[in-house]
Amino acid sequence: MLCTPAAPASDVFATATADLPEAQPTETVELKNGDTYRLTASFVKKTIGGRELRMLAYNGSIPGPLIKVAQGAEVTIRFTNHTDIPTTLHSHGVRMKNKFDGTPNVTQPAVPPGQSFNYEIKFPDAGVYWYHPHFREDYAQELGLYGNFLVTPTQAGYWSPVNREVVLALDDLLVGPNGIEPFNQKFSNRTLMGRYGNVLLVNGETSYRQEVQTGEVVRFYLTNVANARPLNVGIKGLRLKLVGGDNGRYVREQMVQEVLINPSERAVVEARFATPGTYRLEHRTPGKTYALGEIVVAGEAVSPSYAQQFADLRTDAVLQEELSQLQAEMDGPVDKRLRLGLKMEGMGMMQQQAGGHDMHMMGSGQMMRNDQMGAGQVQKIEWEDDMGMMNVMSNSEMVKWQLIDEDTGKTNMDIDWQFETGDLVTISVFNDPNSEHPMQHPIHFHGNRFLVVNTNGVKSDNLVWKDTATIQTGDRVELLLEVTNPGEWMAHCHIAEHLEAGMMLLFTVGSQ
Ligand SMILES: [Cu+2]
Repeated sequence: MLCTPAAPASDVFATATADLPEAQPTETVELKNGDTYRLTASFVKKTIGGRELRMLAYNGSIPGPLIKVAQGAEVTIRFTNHTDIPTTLHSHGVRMKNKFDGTPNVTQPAVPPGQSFNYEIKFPDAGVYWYHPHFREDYAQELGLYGNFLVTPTQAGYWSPVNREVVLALDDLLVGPNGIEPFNQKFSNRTLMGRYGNVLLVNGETSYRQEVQTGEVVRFYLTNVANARPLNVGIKGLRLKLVGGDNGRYVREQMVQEVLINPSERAVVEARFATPGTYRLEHRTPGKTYALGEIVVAGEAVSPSYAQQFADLRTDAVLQEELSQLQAEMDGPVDKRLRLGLKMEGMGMMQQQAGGHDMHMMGSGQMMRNDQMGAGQVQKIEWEDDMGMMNVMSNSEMVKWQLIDEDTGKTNMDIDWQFETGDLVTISVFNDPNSEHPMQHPIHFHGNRFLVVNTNGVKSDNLVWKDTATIQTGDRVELLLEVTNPGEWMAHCHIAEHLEAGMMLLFTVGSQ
């Protein structure tokens, strides 16, 4: 039983930065239908918070290149692995052909170091998507392997006109006295809560800064690329216009104070900077506000001004009509029931070692934090890692996160749901508040899209196609999965450490 946080040095991934090239600024590349683009994952050194860190980068930058493509285009990404582990390229949220999904041992064997794989990816949907590895994500993605696709819509006026578009990858990184907190080569650690960082990054930087002209309307495409941390993003002193989510736009544009995105979720928001000044981009939790970066507004009034278009909150009549066709299914019976749970092995030893820290074992076997005990309330979101040594010492050998099919009792990869192309499947996901460690889970379905129909029986009042839904503690959320893409796909929790701790299932889509 491996219980100690300090693994033997030989089991830990290398941290040396000597002889590594410096990370480069992120480039934007525009690909046309039929183009081939080379993407290589390799080690770089990058200075964050005054410390030089050994990190991983796509084409030398963190984030990797911003890849712009037109909706409907098909491109080939010739991916080469120059990391120290096998890896794949997963194009998150893109409804592409199954064999290019980049799920190791399901759609392809992982690409060994030194080898390449051609991913042929077609982009049927407008919006913001992203690419990342799907093998030891807890390690490879945390070290910097992430980048965005921006798919420009074919439909005129899909998005409102703006003065500027900005794509932001939001991340956190766990940095200790000796660099990035080490990763074990044999298993994932911090699997109880996931790896919450102590440094917040916007496009790989601790001091993100964007200059804009007075009066600009800016559209921000936000992606949460963190391993575990939920981010609740706002701009101090401004309201945001929420226009899009994971897979394109919302039915109705609406003004919001902030937007909550969990790992792998996206949000498309617009902001109008009417008056000069410095505006702070923030991550807000009930207990604390974190600075993410700043937007500096100066100069003469921008021309053209999109103030009027910004004030107009549009409804997407086409999407509204399309979704109204699905109303009967949304109101219909549940087809599949999933419960989110946890199984612990070797807890006794872990508790002994964590003795004196902040954990108690409840009579029921449920673990709760001191600050929660007796409160009689469920904390729906874990904003921080507040489990201390318990989380540090947990690993994928002892913590088994579970997706449990409530009808068959099967768990995780023993589940293989069979669907046919064209099926509409209602899936009820229940995040058991009485599990051994209740917390939120962002549940991601590969290769297909879904709607969040209702939460605890309350209908969603504004719909958007999604590929990841956050199920908060105690909630029962109904999803309507539109099964349109044949193949063998995965669904899993997008907290990287929970995925490594087994929280995944398969669904097979047959072609009619
Ligand atoms: Cu999870």
